[in-house]
Amino acid sequence: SQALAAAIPNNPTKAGEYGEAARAPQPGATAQPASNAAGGSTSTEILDSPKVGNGQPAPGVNATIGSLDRVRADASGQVLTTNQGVPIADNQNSLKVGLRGPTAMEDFILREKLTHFDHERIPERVVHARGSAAHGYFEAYEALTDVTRAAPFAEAGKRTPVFVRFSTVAGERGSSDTVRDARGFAVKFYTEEGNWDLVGNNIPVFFIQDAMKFPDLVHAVKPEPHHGMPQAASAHDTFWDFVSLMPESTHMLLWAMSDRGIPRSYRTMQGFGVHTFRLVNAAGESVFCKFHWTPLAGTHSLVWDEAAKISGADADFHRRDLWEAIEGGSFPEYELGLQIFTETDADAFDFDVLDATKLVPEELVPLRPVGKLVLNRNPDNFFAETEQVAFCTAHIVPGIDFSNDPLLQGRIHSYLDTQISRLGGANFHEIPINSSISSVSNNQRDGMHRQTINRGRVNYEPNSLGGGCPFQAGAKGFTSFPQPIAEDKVRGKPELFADHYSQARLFWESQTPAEKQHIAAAFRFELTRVQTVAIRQRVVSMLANVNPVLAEAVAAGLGIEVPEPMPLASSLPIPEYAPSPALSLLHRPGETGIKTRKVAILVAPGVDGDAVRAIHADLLAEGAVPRLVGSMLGGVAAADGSTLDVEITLEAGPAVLYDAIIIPNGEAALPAWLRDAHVLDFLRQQYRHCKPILLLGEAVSLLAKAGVPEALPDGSPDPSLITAEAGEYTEALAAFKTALAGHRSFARESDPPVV
Ligand code: HDD
Repeated sequence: SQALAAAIPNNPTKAGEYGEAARAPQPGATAQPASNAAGGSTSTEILDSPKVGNGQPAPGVNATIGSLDRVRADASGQVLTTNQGVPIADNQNSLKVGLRGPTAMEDFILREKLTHFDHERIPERVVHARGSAAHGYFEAYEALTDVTRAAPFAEAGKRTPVFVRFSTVAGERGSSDTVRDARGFAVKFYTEEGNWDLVGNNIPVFFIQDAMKFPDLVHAVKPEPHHGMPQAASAHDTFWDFVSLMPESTHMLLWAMSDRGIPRSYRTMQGFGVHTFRLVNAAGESVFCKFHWTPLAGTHSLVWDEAAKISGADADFHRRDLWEAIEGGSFPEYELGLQIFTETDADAFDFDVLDATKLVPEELVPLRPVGKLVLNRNPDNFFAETEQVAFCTAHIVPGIDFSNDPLLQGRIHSYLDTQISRLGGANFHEIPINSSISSVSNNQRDGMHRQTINRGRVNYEPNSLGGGCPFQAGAKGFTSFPQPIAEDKVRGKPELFADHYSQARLFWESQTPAEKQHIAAAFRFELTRVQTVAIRQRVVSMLANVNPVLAEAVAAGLGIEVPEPMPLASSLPIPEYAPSPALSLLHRPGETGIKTRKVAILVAPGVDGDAVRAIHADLLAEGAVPRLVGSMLGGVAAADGSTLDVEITLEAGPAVLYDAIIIPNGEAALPAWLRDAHVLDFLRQQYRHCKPILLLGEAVSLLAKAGVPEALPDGSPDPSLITAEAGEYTEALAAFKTALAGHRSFARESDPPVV
């Protein structure tokens, strides 16, 4: 603003870079605000900092964004400049000696531009390279001060800003979203006592028990080193070779081969902290804790054939889904549930809570709902925020502590370490998305890209010249839980870690028949891609320890006999579990009904315009996302003479991108549809992927042409395949919406598929 610019004599053009006038420098002051954004300022400066708050944005306001305002830039109305702020007159032509002559070495504008461009890329994450993120907040339902002094749980209704990044694990940065893989679910809480990162996955267990094996696991799953294939896929020899020699991976393999490995959306998957953590209260008392995020939209997945086709139709399927939901105001929400248990409880369990290949069944320790996560704002800049965010399991705050889980212990080192090469040095905490909203004061200094201008001559402690500052926080500061340990220093594992199959069996037995079938089919697919017969056999011999039906189904798919079960590593009694319904995806249909579900409404010349408009409006009113899909873009003349605008074509928006399809009545439209393979494929795929279908009037005749059966394989009526007379669709539309809210009808499936 001009008034603001006039008020700042020393650097008027800088004002344009500040998000809010209030945060711009005051007249006569230095243009750089006294922010602690980059860390290391003194305590008096901190009081002036725009980043200081009680961690509680006003309702509807996202404090994470507020803290980033200092660095958010907007070029509207600004002149083009070099990085030194020199206005650029000509951004089209390099400086040449004569119009047809060589470029002059002195062209600092060209050289700066090319140099910056040449260095635009940073190394991608060694795992979880492909991800998408959003800002939001965590709101506590109640004070949890009985068990933890951690700031986000201090009082009911308290909001803590968060930044959450979801990711695939194995694929490179540009790989597809819908590959079979675990998904990362990493949450950075910006608390007033520092940043707490809960770096979890959508699967509550892990492949390995000890961080010592992590590089081996990742080498095995990444593209094979001699030819760099396959991308973002575990379906190859080196992965299955490794895991089949590591029977501790069996439990996680079952999860990864289940539909959890192909979520419908980041909004419809759970998240888990995986390890046992500690909570510590103000009195220094500690309990163990497992963290669970549960999406309010329910847990929903893709089916494999669909996931594979989406990779071609829209490789950004999950990124787009998250972005569009937030832009559209349907903020993804997840409830945080804690499983809290004491060390004495843990000693009585028949598994070891330090073993990351084991979960704590909810029947044993129920979930205590403690708050919700709301993602309400997309990042402004993918690189600055999503790419540069650095999650570290070492980032914990007073009230949270580690357990001795040997996988977690290794992670505490690895994350901080990896950021140093990925983000170019030890000052990555100064990158705005990583910087704490609480004050940062210490005697760490210098290093590559240091932003903070630490004042004064004192950079050591103890000191008298700086009045002893910054001083130790004492009891207010982070104190490690003083767990008594008196043991020999050894390399080894506790005996209970050697039970590799009981919980894999628990998982299998907790699945519905359709989910079991999907798991067996996924093993079959992956192992079919494996070329070494001995590896296939070894995997089946592991599965023989889980369940004979599973081993038999996979072996039959591979054309082999079920081999002898792999010898057990444990001689302890085998724990037995009752099935746990919570482990089935179908256990959580969700509370959001048809909101954000994408529905294709087919249109063609001669279609029933009234029905299309009415159904479109009805779905929209309930928060669904209806789209008019046609053969070509442009207007379509409906039977009543009105014009309907095609939003996307069958070619650009194929079936796999929609949750359901509606084909309205249209006597005149029908001949074109019957001739159009796009339409018939659309219908077939919607059927095959178990999605709701609503056909009105003559459209029903498309079923026979597409080869889609009207009844389920057992002859009973298909509740997700709904037909109605033209003009009398009210009941049918209601049934369609019920089916849409229910997501899929697996009763349609057969192996091989009939359509
Ligand atoms: Fe990890 C990234 C989750 C085991 C080492 N991990 C990373 C991310 C997530 C997880 C979500 C992406 C964070 C982001 O979005 O930037 N990792 C897990 C979970 C594990 C796990 C849930 C098991 C319970 N990880 C694990 C082990 C090690 C690592 C055992 C090493 C000893 N993980 C890393 C890493 C990464 C990483 C190499 C790569 C990029 C990064 O850290 O920032 O340090």
